[in-house]
Amino acid sequence: MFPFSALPVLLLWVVTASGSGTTACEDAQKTCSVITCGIPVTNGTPGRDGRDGAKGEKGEPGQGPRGLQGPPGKLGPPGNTGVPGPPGAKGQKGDRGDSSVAESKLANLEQELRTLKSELDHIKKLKALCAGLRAFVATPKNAEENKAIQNVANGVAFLGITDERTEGKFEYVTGGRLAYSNWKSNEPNNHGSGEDCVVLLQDGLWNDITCSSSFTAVCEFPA
Ligand code: FUC
Ligand code: CA
Repeated sequence: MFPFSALPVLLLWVVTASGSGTTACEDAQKTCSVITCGIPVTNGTPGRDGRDGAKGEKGEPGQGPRGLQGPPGKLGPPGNTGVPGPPGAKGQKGDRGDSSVAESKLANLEQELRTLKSELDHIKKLKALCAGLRAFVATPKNAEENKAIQNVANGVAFLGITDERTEGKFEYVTGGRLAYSNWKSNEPNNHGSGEDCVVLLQDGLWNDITCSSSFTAVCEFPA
């Protein structure tokens, strides 16, 4: 370091020192270089350390024994989304469209309506039959009346009882809930496409039956 950092100090010295030997130097300039002029000098104090040099190259691996394996590193970030899978298997055939389901439901309802209309027609005819006589279709209100009707009918006969308004809820055709009943076992069973009228069987027991059946009608006259 010394030869470079000492140079500015050395030159300064040369200039200020030249005052004492000006004449000698001026003369000398004609034949000599500047360096050869001036008086002898001693070395100055060393300058400050220079800046650090550039980083050296990486050294060779050491010769010592290999260390133990370190602990596993931290969990890495999630991977990219995979490619879409292949299409699934073909599904089963769906139900019929809404309109065809609605159409078949409508057809069923229309059929039911026709049956009910026909049944109601028969009940009305039955009522009209007795009404023509200023009477009502017989409705036994107790065992005694039931027996009396049984005797008059002398066979199967319609009673003035129906569940035409509400299925399973039998009532008098003239209105009102049943006060008495004498159903055969397992009756009423609304058999087949429906049974909304009631007949008194030969043994005095009752069976619900379709109103379109043809039987004797017993009329009872108000007292
Ligand atoms: C029974 C009765 C029905 C019908 C049928 C033939 O099922 O309940 O009303 O008479 O027999
Ligand atoms: Ca029945």
